[in-house]
Amino acid sequence: MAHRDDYDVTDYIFKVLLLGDKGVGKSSIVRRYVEDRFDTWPTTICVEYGTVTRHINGKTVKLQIWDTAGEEKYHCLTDIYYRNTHGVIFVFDLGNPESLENVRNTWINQVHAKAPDDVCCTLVGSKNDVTSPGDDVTNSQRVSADEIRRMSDLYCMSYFSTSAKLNKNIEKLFDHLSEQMISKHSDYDEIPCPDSLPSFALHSFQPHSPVTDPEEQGYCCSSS
Ligand SMILES: Nc1nc2c(ncn2[C@@H]2O[C@H](COP(=O)(O)OP(=O)(O)O)[C@@H](O)[C@H]2O)c(=O)[nH]1
Ligand SMILES: [Mg+2]
Repeated sequence: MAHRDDYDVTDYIFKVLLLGDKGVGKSSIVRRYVEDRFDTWPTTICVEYGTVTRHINGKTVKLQIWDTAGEEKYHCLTDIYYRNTHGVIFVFDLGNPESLENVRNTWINQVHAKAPDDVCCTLVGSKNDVTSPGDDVTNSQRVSADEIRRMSDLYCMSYFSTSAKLNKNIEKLFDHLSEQMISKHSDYDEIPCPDSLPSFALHSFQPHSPVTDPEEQGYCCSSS
C-alpha cells in the first residue's frame, strides 16, 4: 500500500496529471492510490488532487496527483492544469474503444500543446476486471491488445492494464512513472535535501487537501 507523507525528507516533488475521457475511471485510480478505497461516487466536482510520498530507488518522492473535474468532457482543461507537469497518465477504458481513440486524437495533442516537452507519459487501460472473459462486455466492445501496443509503441509510452476496483497494477503504475521522472530529472541528484528541493519542484502547486495478457501485466515501450 502507498505511504502517505511518511517521510520527513523529500528529494523530488512531481506533478502528475490523469487525462482521459469522462467515465474512464481516472478518479477511481487516484482514490485507490491515495486513499486505498474504491467506491462508485459518480463524478468529480472540482479539480482535486492528492499527495502520496514514496521511497523509490533510494529517493523520497512526493507525487502531487491532479484529477480532472468533469471538464474533460469539453476537452478544454485550462493551461494551468498542464503547467509544470512532470508526468501524465493517459487513461482509457478497456471496454470502450472510443476512449482510446480520444487519447490519440485529443489528449496527446493537448499535452503536446500545453505541457512541458520533457513530460513523462504512460498509457493505462482501466477496468480490466470488467473485460475479463466471461463478463458482460462483448469482444467487439473491447480494445484489442494490438491496438494498445500500436499506440504505446507509436508514442513510446509504457502501458499498464489496471483495475481500481480490484487494486490491480495501480501501485506499479505510479512506481514506474516515478522511476521515469526521477531518471529524467536525475541531473538534480547532487542537490542536497531537504533544504534545496530541485528548482522545478518549487514551481509546483502546494497541496491544500488530500483527494477526498499484456493487458494483465502492462509493458514498457522498447526504446524507453
Ligand atoms: N468495474 C470497474 N469499474 C470501475 C473501475 N474504475 C472505475 N469504475 C467505474 O467507472 C465509473 C467512472 O469512474 P470515475 O473514476 O468516476 O471516472 P472518471 O470520470 O474518469 O473520473 C464509476 O461508476 C466507477 O465506479 C474499475 O477498475 N472497475
Ligand atoms: Mg473523475
